[in-house]
Amino acid sequence: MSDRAYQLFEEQQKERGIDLAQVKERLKALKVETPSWGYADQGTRFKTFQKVGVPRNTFEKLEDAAQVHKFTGVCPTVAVHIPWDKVSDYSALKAHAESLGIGIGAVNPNLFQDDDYMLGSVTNSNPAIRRKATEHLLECVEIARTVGSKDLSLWFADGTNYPGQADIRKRVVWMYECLKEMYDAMDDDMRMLIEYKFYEPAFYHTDLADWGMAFNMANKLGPKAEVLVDTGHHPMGTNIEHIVAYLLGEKKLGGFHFNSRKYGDDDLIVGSINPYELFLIFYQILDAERDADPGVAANAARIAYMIDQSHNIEEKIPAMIRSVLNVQTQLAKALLINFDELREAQERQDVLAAENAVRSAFECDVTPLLRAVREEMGVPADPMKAYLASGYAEKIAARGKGGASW
Ligand code: AOS
Ligand code: ZN
Ligand code: ZN
Ligand code: ZN
Repeated sequence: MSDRAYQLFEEQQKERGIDLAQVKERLKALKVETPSWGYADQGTRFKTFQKVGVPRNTFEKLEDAAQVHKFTGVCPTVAVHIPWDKVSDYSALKAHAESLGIGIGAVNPNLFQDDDYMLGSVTNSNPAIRRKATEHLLECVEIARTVGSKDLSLWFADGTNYPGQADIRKRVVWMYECLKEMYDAMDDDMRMLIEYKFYEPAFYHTDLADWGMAFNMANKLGPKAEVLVDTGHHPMGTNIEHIVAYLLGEKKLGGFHFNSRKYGDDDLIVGSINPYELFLIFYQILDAERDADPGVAANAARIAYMIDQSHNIEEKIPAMIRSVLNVQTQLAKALLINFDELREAQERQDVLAAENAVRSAFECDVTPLLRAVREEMGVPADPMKAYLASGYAEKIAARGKGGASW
């Protein structure tokens, strides 16, 4: 049955001028990093629900993340958040990850859960608090070195709630000074990924409110700094794929935090609300991979794909598997764009033919392709079904309730 479905799919794609061997290779190269905090108990400001079987510490978070990798084959690294994932021995953490067949990915400093940071961390008018924040950033560089990670992922809650509350321009300078110190402490092959967000928790102004501010900061710092696009962090109606294309053109796209939103930064499962947006993001990335400028193509190739979600009501591990499969599905669809056909239509200035070259790929059912790729990768053709049948959920139920929050 599945063989017949794949044969039919192959014939259809041949007719569309798509080379499936190349598509499969590109799909196999996809790596999606999952966040340690996505396995812990999470909530909204109204309630954090405690789930049975939630990891009690970072070692157990890694064990759950390893399950996601085991069943999908595309999640070999886990992002950590300091101090949520603070341990006494980071070499032991690294060794534990390796024993599970995974590695530690982006190190995320936390400059928002300390009373001292109420009015800002790296932007605080009090130099002692800025010093404390900088020391934490430097500590995270050291942790990254110990765990063998090359990425430092920065998100700042810094901002104000009221007009006049603080000096906006001075705060930008203070942030730059702190980040510069961190930047200089980083190894040459490390990357600083700078995330932006237009509001929340600050409601009047956020110091890095949009991609332009993050981009400007990254440019001022230098080549080791790039922009991180969290898909949830934009005002309604923003054309995120345009931002992606623009940053790729500037060779400054560092990575993604994937999630879905309907309203604010809802941190829902990526691809669950607007899969076409995710597909169009991949269209821009694949287009940049084909750019005549090797710098643009190289940027597209080094993008860090990370999930940043908050699973409040859903089971953690299946939610993560669903997320990864959604990312894989939209990449698979984008790989079915016939770029020659698209280019020709663009050259003819044929608007509808160009739009059709993109949309027709989205309309293809990639289920047979993904099953075939997974079989070739040696992972279950249906990772979700295989995980649910594996008995792991029953096993971790012994952890009981009251695991780690965040
Ligand atoms: C917050 O809105 C951001 O998306 C950050 O990436 C944050 O560090 C992450 O959500 C973990 O809290
Ligand atoms: Zn994020
Ligand atoms: Zn966010
Ligand atoms: Zn988010």
